Parts: sequence; structure tokens; C-alpha cells
Amino acid sequence: MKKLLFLGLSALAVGFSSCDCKTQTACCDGEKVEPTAEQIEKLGITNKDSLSAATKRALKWPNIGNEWFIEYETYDLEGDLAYEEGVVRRDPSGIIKENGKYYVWYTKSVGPTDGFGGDIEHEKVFPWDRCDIWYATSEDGITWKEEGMAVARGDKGEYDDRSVFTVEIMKDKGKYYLVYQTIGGLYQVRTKNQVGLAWSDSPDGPWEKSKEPILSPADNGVWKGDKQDRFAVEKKGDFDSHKVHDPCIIPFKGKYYLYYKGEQMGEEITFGGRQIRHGVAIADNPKGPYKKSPYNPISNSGHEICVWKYNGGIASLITTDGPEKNTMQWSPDGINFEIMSHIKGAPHAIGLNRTADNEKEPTEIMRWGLTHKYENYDYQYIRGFKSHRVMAHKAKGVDGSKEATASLSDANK
Ligand code: AAL
Repeated sequence: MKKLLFLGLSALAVGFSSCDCKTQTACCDGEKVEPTAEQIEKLGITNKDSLSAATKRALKWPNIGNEWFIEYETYDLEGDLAYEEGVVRRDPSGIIKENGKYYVWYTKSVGPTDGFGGDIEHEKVFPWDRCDIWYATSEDGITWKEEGMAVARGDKGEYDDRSVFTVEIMKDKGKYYLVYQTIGGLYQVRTKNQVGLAWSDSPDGPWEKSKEPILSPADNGVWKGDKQDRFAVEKKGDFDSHKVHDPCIIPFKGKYYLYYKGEQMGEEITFGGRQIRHGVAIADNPKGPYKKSPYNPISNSGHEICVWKYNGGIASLITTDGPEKNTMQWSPDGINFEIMSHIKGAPHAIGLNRTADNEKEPTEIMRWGLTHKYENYDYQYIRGFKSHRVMAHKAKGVDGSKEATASLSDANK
């Protein structure tokens, strides 16, 4: 696998370095491309002197098989995480195992979403507004018991007095850390979102909260006018000038890598959908200070952060928005990611099973985990997912098999 990875990335590097044109169109028009006999065979090229634009792009693909390709299905959970009318439970954290039980943390609130049109001082503008962080435990990952609130919103006037939500767990050197999004004051369209941290000696708390946010949006964007319009800007600023979201801290190379989603003031729609990108901020200690990488943004697509360690580097699932959505990516240094597979789609807001043997194979950590579902715009609930690899494509009955290879029962072999 490691050899394959190397071959794949080398091929990618060769592919990119052979093209120094300014635009893709110029490449397609002007570049003289000479496919090898092996490439002609593999890509099924009819005439090497008449290459279509699509074939020229295919010639730049890395030589990677289906090691990073998965399909998935979702299912309902039982016990306290089953759907409950009138309650929002969403954005599950990763899962860890302590005291013989699985633990998960999540965003919880009650009541419908009123939106920005009404009394924003007293109503909920989003399902994740006016939330606190709760947690649940389970012996089998299917039936869950809600244990109570872990981290509450701050007192009036604090940076997190409106909502704390979209949490991730990190266990490091015997201590537990919850990292999450925060809103303080009025939740308006232009309100900036920050990231807070809480720590404890036990997964059952009590949790001590950081007095200040550990990450904030870049402050180099300029709004245009006073109307609460997130698209009206004089200057957009960095990719994370409006919101820093979906934080997840991974201990990596002796430091702490805080991955997050950035939203930009004046966000645009590009040819891949919403303009959403990920960044990373690095610290020497779990509590910070976190310094944003000068290489940010480190993705050109994505949404909820889903990252894990693999093969000495960091793997990332990119979903929902942007031209590279629904791809698995990998980076040797946690910063420079390359595409390893294009998948058909992924569960939303994944809570990874952090108890898995993540080095066994690239996507072992995705074999099962948690996700959430919009029952409707007001209420979401937490569900399970499982995924399987698909390494071959065979019809039912071939080789005496009872099912097509892509079926769930056959695919994990
Ligand atoms: C999710 C996440 C963040 C956003 C909202 C709740 O998909 O990106 O958590 O703030 O939606």
C-alpha cells in the first residue's frame, strides 16, 4: 500500500509538473502530450494523436486503485439517541471508548428554528443556535444512554453566551479535550463564529472552559454597508474571515493540529457550489496558543472536518461543497493534501470511530461511526453509518457468487 501511495503521488507530481500553462484551456490547446504504451492500454485510447480534453486530464491522474474508495449506508440508533420530536441532536463528535463504554458528545437544543426574520433576541436563528454540548454512552454503539450536559453556554457577556456546538473530542496524555464552535451576543447574519475549548481529567467531566476563544476568524475582511448581508463586502479577506467552524484537534508530529472549516465574508458560488475551504492552526500545547498555518487554506473544497492519522500523515474526507467534494485526500505533512479517491457521497457531519485500528487500511476508521439526519429543518437526530470497500466490480452469479460484488455482504472481504 505504501509503495502504491508513493507511486501515486509521484505520478501526480510528474503529471502536474509537465504542464506549466496558465489555464487548463491553454494546456488542452497547446500542450504536446505523448502517452506511453501502458497509458494507451489502460485508458483505452483510440488514437494517441487525437486526444480529447477528458483524456488529457485522465493522463494526469495518479496511479491509485480502489484502496481509498468506499460506499456507505446509514441506520437508526436506539435508546436516547433515537429521533425525539422537539429536540435537536446533531453534529456528533468522534467516538472514544472509556470505562468499557463508547462515549460521544454532540450539539443539543430544543424547539423549532425561527430564522433571521423574527425576534432574534429571543428566538432560534438556526437549529444549532441556543445549544449546549451533551454526551451519551453505549456498550455496543447502537443503543445509547444520554448522560447529561457536558459544556453549557457561557454567562451573559461571555464570548460563548449564545451557543456552544459542533464539538470534537481529543484524548491526549490522559486528559480529555472538547473543542467546539461558539457564538456570543446577538446571532445575526454577519455574526462571527469562534472556537472554544474545555478540558477535564475524566470523560464524565467536570469540564473547565477556556476564558477566551482559542481560534477566531481572520480580521481582514470589510463589510459593505450596515445591512445584515453576508454577501455584501468591500473586501472579502481570508478564506476564514467570517467563520471558523467544525474544529478538530489531532496530535501530530509532536504538535497539535487544529483543523477547521473557514467561511469567508462575501462567500461566492463557484463551479463546485459554495466556496468553502479548510484551514489548520498549530500549537505546541493542546490549550494553545494556536497559530494559523501560512499555507491556509489547505483545501479548496469541503464542509464538516473529518480527519484522521494514517501512514505517518493525515487523511481527510472532503464533502458537500466545492469542486473536490466527495474525495478522500491524504497528506504526508498535514498541510499538502492530494486526492486519493473520488467517492459517491459520504454521511453528513461524521463522528469517526476513534477506537478503530486506523493504520489497518486507509478507510478502516470509516467502517462504522455516527452521522446526523435532517428529519426536517427544525429537528435533526444522530444516526449510525457503516461503510464498506469496493475493490472489484462483478455481476451476480459470476464465479459462483450469490451476490454482485458491490453488495454489502461481499465487499469487506
Ligand atoms: C454544520 C457545521 C457547523 C455549522 C453548522 C453547525 O454543517 O458546518 O456546525 O455551524 O452546520
